[in-house]
Amino acid sequence: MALLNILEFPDPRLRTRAEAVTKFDEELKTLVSDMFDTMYEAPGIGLAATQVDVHKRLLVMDISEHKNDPMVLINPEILSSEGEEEMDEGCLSVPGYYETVRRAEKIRVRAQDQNGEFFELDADGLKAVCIQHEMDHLEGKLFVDYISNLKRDRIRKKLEKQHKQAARA
Ligand code: GNR
Ligand code: NI
Repeated sequence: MALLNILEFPDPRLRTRAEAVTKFDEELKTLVSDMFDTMYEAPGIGLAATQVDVHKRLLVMDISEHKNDPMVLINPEILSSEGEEEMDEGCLSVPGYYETVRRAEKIRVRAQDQNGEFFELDADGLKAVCIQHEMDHLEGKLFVDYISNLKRDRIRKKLEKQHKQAARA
């Protein structure tokens, strides 16, 4: 069990575009395992490597009620999407804030598993939202980028203040 530190907005490292995973080795499996530990402990329903300052294209998720449906997507790509849906989103990198975001309702995704095998999956509802949210992280994008500058600035200032207080404590 190993917990990784989660970067928080407005940390500039969250703006990094992640690079493709090319080595499907033990180091990758350890990272995936540590990301699950970190996500479940937080707790969250998804975590992108970007959030733990590893700039590789992988994400972990578990949207199940009983936290018994772990999913790993490596080098994910959206093959097709349809419809639109709005959902209230939160983010472990923007703790304490929730805003409505509009995204595709249904997506078809191609990704690799921990052994490098390709697979495809269809997602809708929360699963589709979560995959799109995590894939944004891999592009250096955050859900607060979809809200007004005014709201985003307010959130940034409050988090900056919290970070300063935490550093002094
Ligand atoms: O735990 C999380 N919950 C969540 C709720 C609605 C939409 C997206 C998410 S993802 C978030 C965890 C996280 O920050 N992943 O990057
Ligand atoms: Ni997030």
